[in-house]
Amino acid sequence: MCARSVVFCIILIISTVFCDNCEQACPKISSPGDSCSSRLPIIKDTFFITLGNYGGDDKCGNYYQKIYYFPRYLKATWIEAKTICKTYNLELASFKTLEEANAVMDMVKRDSNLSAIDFLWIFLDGIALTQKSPTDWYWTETGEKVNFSMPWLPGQPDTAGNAEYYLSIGRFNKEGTLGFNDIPGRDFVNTFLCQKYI
Ligand SMILES: [Ca+2]
Repeated sequence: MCARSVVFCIILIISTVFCDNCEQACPKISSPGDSCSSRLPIIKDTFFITLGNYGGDDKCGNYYQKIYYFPRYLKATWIEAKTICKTYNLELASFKTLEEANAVMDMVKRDSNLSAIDFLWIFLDGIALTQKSPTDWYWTETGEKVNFSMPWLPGQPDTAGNAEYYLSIGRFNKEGTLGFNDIPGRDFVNTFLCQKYI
């Protein structure tokens, strides 16, 4: 795997290390009433805004449901966003189908917090593995290739500045159409979308 992409491996290593630290500090399975189970949901509700829920079938016909969150105030680089989602036992959002992608973009359109933002970009979990294949996109949480026709904005992905290998949904201005865009993720801070299965 490392031969395929140094960047991808670095991301996995960082995520793994962070996740281990998180789970040591606050295990996923905790007793009712202990400090972790009582504290984290309150902090999460303060930190995040709930975007909405989605339920649908994956490509194999298996039904799944998710809930999506975005941070109330914070912007972050892609790697920071990934680790922040992990902190709250969430993951950076990914889409199993085009239907899910369109449903989430409809939620973004309807959300009053996000609709007020010009030049809106929301980090997702997807990255392009190599600079030579900017049209090959993968979800880093599962390692699976994005397996639907991606609803790119016109002219995207454009690998602008030879530095755009992180997936986002958004638009260039308030009047613009929502869609996918490749954007920089190391020095460029954005809002981001976390998810959990329910
Ligand atoms: Ca772009």
